[in-house]
Formats: sequence, C-alpha cells, structure tokens
Amino acid sequence: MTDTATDTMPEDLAALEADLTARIAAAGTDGELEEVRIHALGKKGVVSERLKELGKLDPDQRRVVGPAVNGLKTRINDAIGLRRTHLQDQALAERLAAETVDVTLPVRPAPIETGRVHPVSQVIDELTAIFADLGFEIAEGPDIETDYYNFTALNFPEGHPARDMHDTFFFNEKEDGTRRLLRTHTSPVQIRTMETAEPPIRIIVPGRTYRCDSDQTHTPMFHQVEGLVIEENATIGNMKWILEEFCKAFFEVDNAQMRFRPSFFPFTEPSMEVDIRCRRTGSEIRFGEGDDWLEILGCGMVHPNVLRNCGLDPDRYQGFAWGMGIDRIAMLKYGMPDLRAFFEADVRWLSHYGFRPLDMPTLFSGLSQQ
Ligand code: 2U9
Repeated sequence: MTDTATDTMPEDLAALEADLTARIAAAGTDGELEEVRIHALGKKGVVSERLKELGKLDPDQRRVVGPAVNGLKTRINDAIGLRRTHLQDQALAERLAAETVDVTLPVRPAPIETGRVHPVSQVIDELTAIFADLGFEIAEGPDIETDYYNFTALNFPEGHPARDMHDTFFFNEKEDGTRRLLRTHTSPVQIRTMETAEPPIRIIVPGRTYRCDSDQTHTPMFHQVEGLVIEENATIGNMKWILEEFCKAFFEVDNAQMRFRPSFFPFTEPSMEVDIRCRRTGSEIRFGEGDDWLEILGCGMVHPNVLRNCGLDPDRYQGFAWGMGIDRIAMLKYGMPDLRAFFEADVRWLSHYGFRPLDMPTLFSGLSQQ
C-alpha cells in the first residue's frame, strides 16, 4: 500500500484495508481466500458497498474518496491474486514432495522374486523329473479311500494293527456299514491302476497320506511317493537298479551304495528295508561315502495275492514296488530339522528352505540350483 494512498485515505478505509490484508494473509486455502474475496469484493462486499456509496457524495468529496476506494479495490484484488498464486505454488510444492518417486532407489523385488516353492513340492518335481527319465508315469488317486483299497486289496488281514483307529483316520460308518478313511499310504492308487491298466505298468504315485501320529518326525498328514513296476519278467535285480539310479540322481552323487535288509509288509514278498551309505558330520549328512547307514525306503516284490486281487495272473506277471516318505527325504537332502515346521506356513521358514519358482528341476540343468 503506497504512503500517498494512506495520507489521503479516510481513517475508516485504512482500517478496512488493514483488516482485509490480514484476512487475505490468514487464508490458508483457495476456499478461505475465495470467502475473503467475496467478503471484500463480492456484490455485498465491504469494498463494493463503499463504491456504491460514492454516488451519494458531493463532487468535491467524490474526487477524494473515489480514487481512494478504487485504489483500495485494486490493491485488495492484487493482494488476493498474489495470495492465490502463493497458495497454488505451496499446494504444488506439497504434492511434489509427497508424490516424488526416487527412480534411483533399487527395484522392489517382484512377487516372482519373493515367492517360494515349498520343499515338498520341489522334491515331488525332482522325483517326477528322475522317474519320467526312467520311463515312469505319474499316477494320482483319492485321499479319501475305502477299507478295501487301503487295506484288503493290499493283503492286510482283517484285524491287522494298521487298521486300528490309533493309526488310521476313519470317517463315521455309512448306512451300508462301510467306512471311508484317509489313506495311510498311496498304495491304493497302484491297486486302482492295476485293476484298469494292461501291463507293463511303470508308475510312481506321490501324494498326501494320513496317520494318527504326531511328534518331531511324524505329522498327521505327510507325503509319500510309491513306485510300482508290473511286467512279465520283473526281477529284484531290476528293482535294485531302479532304486540305485534314483538315489544317485536324487542325492546328486556318483555312487550310492545301498544295503537291502529283510523286512515284512503285507503287500510284498520278499520285503526289504533299504539303507544308503552316508557320513554324518554334526548335523550334516553326506551320501555315497562314510561308514554310516541311513534308512530311506522300503521295497519288495509285489505279493501274489495282491496281483490276484487285481485280476492279474501271478504265474504270468511279476512286479516290484517301493515306498518312501517325501518329507523325510527332503529333510535328509535339504537339512530341515523338524517335520512339523513343514506345515506351519511360516513365511520365514519358507523363505529360508523354499525354492525359487523359476528354477524348475531337470536332470540336465541340475535338480536344485540352490
Ligand atoms: C502295491 C503293491 C506294493 C509299496 C511299498 C513300502 C515298501 C514302504 C513306507 C516307506 C516309509 C511308507 O512313507 S513310509 O512310511 N513304505 O516301506 N511301500 S513296498 O508297495 C506296494 C504298493 C502298492 C499294489
């Protein structure tokens, strides 16, 4: 506001200008500033009212007051314009500060980078790659099974302890007196396959299995993979070779010395438990060397009763089968200490023991590019 204007301006106009100037400076938003503009320059604004009053003055007074009021109007208008520009600049500066993207920051890992494949899925993929290379197909079947497919067809005698509730999860009895159950192994799938497929049969059956058990090395749900070969002249020698090739490929060692110990399973005769030679140093286990042995699977020649149960003539067809715990061989190979952690879905466990989704295991590029 210039001095000359104040000198010639009536007292009340000076007070009015001071008040309006203060209101303009106090306006913090476009909306508040607009209210001040209407209060000052609107139709009923305090400056507009003064301009209307000029008409009532005599010419001498109007010559003095007219320029004073018009000057006031111009200065208030300019002050509002300046304040509006200041507020807009301030708002832009705030937006720029809030929305600035620092393009020099490292890229946040994409989901594909942070997602992990569970060790069980990884091992199933590895088993699939190994046995597909050996000419096996992958068979699947229901988790909820019947007594017949889970026990009877597999030569389990009535009253066998495995049929007890303390081992097997049974559903409530159905009206027809039958009971469904959660399969205790993946063997029922081999039965279903032998009932429908023509030999030669070469399948592996990975999948979930359930037993009434829970401690550091047993969980109520766990994973098994079983294998089955049925043809006209399958021998124990064939079985030993298949299992040896599997162990060398899975544990990624050039030689996998194995020990076959006599055992018993209702569905195989003879039955064997198999150990692999290893060296334990602390919590680390190395395979294919050392003076120690570790049990990794069971196997045997398919029992003739099982062949008969599936409509196959034991004088024409023979077969061998094996079974192993997927969770167990994952722990042996990748060193997880506690089976229960497999199924707690703890992201920290998964990010430590999990596998990168794009590292699909293949025999030529290495099973686990860890
Ligand atoms: C059919 C005929 C034979 C599958 C076999 C084993 C030996 C065995 C256990 C290893 C550890 C289960 O995960 S585990 O608890 N399995 O030792 N399984 S032979 O034999 C069959 C399967 C189906 C028709």
